[in-house]
Amino acid sequence: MRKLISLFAAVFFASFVLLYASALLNKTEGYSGKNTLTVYNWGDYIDPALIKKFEKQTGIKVIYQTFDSNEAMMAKIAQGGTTFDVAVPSEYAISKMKEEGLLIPLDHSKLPNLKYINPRFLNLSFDPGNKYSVPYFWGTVGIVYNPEMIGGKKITSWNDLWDKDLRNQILLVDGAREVIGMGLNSLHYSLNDTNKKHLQEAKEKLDRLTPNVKAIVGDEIKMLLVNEEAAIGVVWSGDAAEIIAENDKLDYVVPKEGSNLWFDNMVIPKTAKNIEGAHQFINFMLDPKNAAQNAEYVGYSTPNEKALDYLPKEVTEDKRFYPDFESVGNLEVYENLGKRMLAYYNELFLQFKMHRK
Ligand code: N2P
Repeated sequence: MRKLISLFAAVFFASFVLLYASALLNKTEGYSGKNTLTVYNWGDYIDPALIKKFEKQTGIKVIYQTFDSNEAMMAKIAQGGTTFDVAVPSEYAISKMKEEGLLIPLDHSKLPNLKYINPRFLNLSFDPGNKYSVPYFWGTVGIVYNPEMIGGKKITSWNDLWDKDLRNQILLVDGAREVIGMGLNSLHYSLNDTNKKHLQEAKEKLDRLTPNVKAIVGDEIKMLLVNEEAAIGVVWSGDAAEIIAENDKLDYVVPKEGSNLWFDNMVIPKTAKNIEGAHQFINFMLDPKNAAQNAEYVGYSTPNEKALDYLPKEVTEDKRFYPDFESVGNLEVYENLGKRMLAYYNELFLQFKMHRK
């Protein structure tokens, strides 16, 4: 009898587990197809509360994945087998993805909030008429530094970084164009230089910076600089804004030799399964209140004119992070240099990294 009772209990238990499992499965099934949206974005580049808000508002479940370079993102999308519905490349990457047929044209009738974007960020040369992309964040590349940690020195140029007194004090962002770019700019070459001699020269100059370079890092660069683990960082402006908000001893400068002006835009890649949902998400992020909340959270500069009304004046009037870029003469936007040349930049960056080991 006892055996029978335990058998009965076991069967009862097993069927309960099965029932529960199938309920779970149904739930995930319910999210498939039209009800999910896969968003592929840079790390630390959205307020997670906005994802929750979008899910609640639309009933669409967001699968959120991140990348840390345009190169990694493009490789993943080009290779296929993924279902990214929205991605956030920078301008030269957008131009390259267009060329390779990796983007789906946007339906502007589904993006009424596009009207809130300041026209200076629209219709740029990498995507005339914004056929494939709409603005997300923008900024510059520059140097964030802690004067106290370097004896009160002021940094104004890329060439200042080669100072022998800065041994082991510099953190570099892990980006091929950014790092090779600082080498090029320090030699007064263009960020879009395709002369291999110049590029080689830039790489050799970077090799000579090695004793001063403490590490080449991803998003943890912010935490390291806030905690004063190093005095200097070569970073995107939005990261600098975030760092300075946490530790106001630091300052940000766009070096006088020149630097990069960049635009990150939302696109719908060819891999998309939920094109309708992708438009909904893009339009949601273009909503001024959402854009302001996002800018406040991640620290980057918003191209959304109306969103500026919801942000503190100290932020939007800070010329370090909202420069009048048309009048700052020495800023260059990265161009799509073609597959071969971009691969060469990556190769040089890799060699530079190896040189450090
Ligand atoms: C955020 C990365 C910003 C990318 N972590 C700048 N294009």
